[in-house]
Amino acid sequence: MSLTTNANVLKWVDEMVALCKPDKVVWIDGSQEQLDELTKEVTSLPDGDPNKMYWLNQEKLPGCLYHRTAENDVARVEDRTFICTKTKEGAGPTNNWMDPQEMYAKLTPMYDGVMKGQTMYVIPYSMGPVASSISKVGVELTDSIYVVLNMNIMTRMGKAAFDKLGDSNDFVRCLHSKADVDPEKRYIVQFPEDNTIWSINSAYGGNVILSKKCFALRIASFQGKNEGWMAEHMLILGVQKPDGDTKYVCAAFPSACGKTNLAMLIPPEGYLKDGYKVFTVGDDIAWLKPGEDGRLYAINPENGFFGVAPGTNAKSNYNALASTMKNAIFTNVALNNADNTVWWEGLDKNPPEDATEWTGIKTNGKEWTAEGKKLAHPNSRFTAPAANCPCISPEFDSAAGVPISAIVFGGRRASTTPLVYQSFDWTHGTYVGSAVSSETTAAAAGAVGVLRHDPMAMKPFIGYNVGDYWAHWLEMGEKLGDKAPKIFNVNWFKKDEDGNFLWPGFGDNMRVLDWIIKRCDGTVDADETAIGFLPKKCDINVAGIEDEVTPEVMDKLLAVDSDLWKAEIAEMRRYYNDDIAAKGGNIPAELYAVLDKIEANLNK
Ligand code: GTP
Ligand code: SPV
Ligand code: MN
Repeated sequence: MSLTTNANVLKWVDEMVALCKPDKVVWIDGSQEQLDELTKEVTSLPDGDPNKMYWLNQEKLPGCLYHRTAENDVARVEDRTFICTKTKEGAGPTNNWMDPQEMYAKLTPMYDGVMKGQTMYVIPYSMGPVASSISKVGVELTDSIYVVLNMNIMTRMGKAAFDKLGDSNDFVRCLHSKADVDPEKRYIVQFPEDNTIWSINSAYGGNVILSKKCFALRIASFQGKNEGWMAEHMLILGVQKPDGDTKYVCAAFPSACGKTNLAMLIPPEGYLKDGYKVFTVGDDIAWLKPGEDGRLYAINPENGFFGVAPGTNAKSNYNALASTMKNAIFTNVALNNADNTVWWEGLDKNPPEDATEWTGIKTNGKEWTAEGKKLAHPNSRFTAPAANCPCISPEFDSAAGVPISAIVFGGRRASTTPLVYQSFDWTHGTYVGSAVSSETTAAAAGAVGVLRHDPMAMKPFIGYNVGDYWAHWLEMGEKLGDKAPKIFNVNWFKKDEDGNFLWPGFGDNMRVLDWIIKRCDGTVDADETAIGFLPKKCDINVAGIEDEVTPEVMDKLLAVDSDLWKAEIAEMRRYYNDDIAAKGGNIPAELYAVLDKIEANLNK
């Protein structure tokens, strides 16, 4: 039974059913009964079925499920991800492009009859609180119960989304089939001009939870440019100060570079004693729109966290771990067979003796077989309801969103980039965002630890031409005027000569947030340098970590090495010229002007 009378939805679903030819179509209403039924079905599949999900220990992890994906299907696949706009310039130099008609023609035969003998699930969902005017509706068609159960955690899923949509045609059409999970035929394709996403031959995370990177970033960034708002790869957090005032901050770091951790941080002892509190609004994606008062407001379009498991423990991120203790889904972590619970590198120092590796092989106390000798895949993930998070913001469901005081960029940089600096103004801040580069991680297929440009942490997610995207940033700044958030850059990953991190990170990042917020409040001074405003050494509070962060360490953390920065600027000029402008990216003149100015500053 269809859950809507929306003619646009019904027509499109009919067409996709005619194409995919499922035996059965099930409309997902979001009810617990239906979810229970699907869970029963997917956990009853025979062992060895690639679609099977497993119940975990229901006393220790109530409502929690476990799933393994194919070994060739464990991360986003950027080389198989396309932006199909009418012109190649529309997609720009940071995206793979193919003509939409050509791509439809290529993929249509692959979807033809792909769901024979299977069920198609029709998933209506709202990105953002149903009542928010910033929110948008999507509908995902999929042959995967794993996707349905993930979408239930990650979005506001069910009939309410259709009620929000009414008769409108403004919904994103998402089609997913796991097909044969054949990596050679895997395609993750966005058609921004058609509000359409087609994904095939994957069953993993960002490739199939189409609400997330495909819609909420690639399609939404394109919508935002046309409609006057922004979709960004940003966490959103609130810092409540002892006087009760809460300041909201957004931060964009590339995949697996610390967004979830920062969003849920527990402040150091001294801050807790003084009455500081941190609240999580979002850990991965922010939709930002000017409010009636002229300030920039943010909502988290998601309803849960699809977080990196390895490294998550009670000390590094207590709140994330607590979020996974009920009604969560674990993907590609290891199993502790002794009590049917989960384990990953960095959870604790005691890997279970009797474990199942993420690949499904039982160790039986023998040597592990998985590549890199890891029990859990480095990009293994938990899917956890936001409502489970002990520090979830009281504003999480706010229709208006939260007003943003600061935007923070960052990445993994072993050298050059100081712990924190503030841009001179919004235009310079946009330049700083365009200059984000970071060592690659396991979140995407390919080599790990290679420095690459990742502008605004959005390189894999900008749904149109990066030059136009930067121009849109500048336009937004102009519109916001003196109410625009201040823009900063941070680096938690600077290393000493021996390759050790100089900064303790995690909860101690509060000390940097503190400086950022004081800069927004205008209550702390800064040193003007060639690259931006840097903290005076005494203004980063190190009470309690003086042994680790000595004045000498702080000098290193805040150093602006002129030679390294001259090389950085030269590389940026090469990047702008060769990688962007020469390949069809129209770089705003204002950004070149910033480049010239910083270069001149360094040569002074
Ligand atoms: P996506 O979900 O892929 O977008 O990633 P994310 O940006 O949310 O990254 P996450 O917070 O999950 O962190 C990924 C990895 O970075 C984990 O292994 C953390 O241990 C590590 N990490 C996070 N914060 C810090 C920090 O402050 N210092 C150091 N050294 N490592 C950190
Ligand atoms: C990321 O890679 O930035 C993620 C995980 O947040 S995924 O949803 O797979 O994109
Ligand atoms: Mn992400």
